[in-house]
Amino acid sequence: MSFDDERTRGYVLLPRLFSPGETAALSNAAESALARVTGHALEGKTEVTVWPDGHRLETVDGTTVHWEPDARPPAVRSLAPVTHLEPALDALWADERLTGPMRRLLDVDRLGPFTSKLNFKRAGVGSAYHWHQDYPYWYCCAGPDARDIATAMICLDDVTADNGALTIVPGSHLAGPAPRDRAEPTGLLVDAARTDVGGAVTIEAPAGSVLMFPGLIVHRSGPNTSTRDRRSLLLCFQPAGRPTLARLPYRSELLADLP
Ligand SMILES: O=C(O)CCC(=O)C(=O)O
Repeated sequence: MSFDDERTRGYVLLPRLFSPGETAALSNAAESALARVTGHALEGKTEVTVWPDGHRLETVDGTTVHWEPDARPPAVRSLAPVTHLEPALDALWADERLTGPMRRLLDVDRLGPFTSKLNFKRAGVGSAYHWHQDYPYWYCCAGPDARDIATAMICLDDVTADNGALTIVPGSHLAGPAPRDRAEPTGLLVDAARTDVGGAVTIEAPAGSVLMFPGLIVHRSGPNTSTRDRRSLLLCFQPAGRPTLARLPYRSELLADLP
């Protein structure tokens, strides 16, 4: 497929970009960051926030721990940002295998980091992500610069529909910000009744693969109903020289600019 087609489709899948050995090393780094951070959280060294949808978030070690809402025993849904927690994760910002395709996707010469995240989606308890674009959340921090941010999602495990693969609406980024669901408490999710989600594709891929997509693409993922974890590491890039997400205040009032 030509690059023009990738631009139109809006996402790029790079199968097995990382070798099994590299993927295992990244998974070990992810698990050791998680163990350290949750250890500190259990010692009570955190600031706790409860989101309007009831999800519990705790900030510790410069990262936010987002707990699975219904898992017993407790399980972590995500950590963000994360690359500062482990050198092996931090090194990825300069990995040409990621930065080359990402520079082309964003059409810029020099990249910088925006934020990073680990989604754990554990076997049997990893919960769904409803239809959304990343753009509204980032817009509340970065304003219109949020248009120039895209994610590289590194699959740390084999990804299948039953362990919660991402489903993407090809080309949806071209329509700009989608109508948001006004009845939903966070105000950040897409109103799927007013958005064309026909033609959505579920992206299955082996561990070590990377999926790249811009913040305006409409996507969702199902719960992990399998017996296999579906962990992924997300690096969000932007043009060099701009502030990272951690340096920007969250201004929910900016949501009023969006449909
Ligand atoms: O990991 C997933 O299943 C969903 C990722 C996503 O959409 C997000 O973290 O915003």
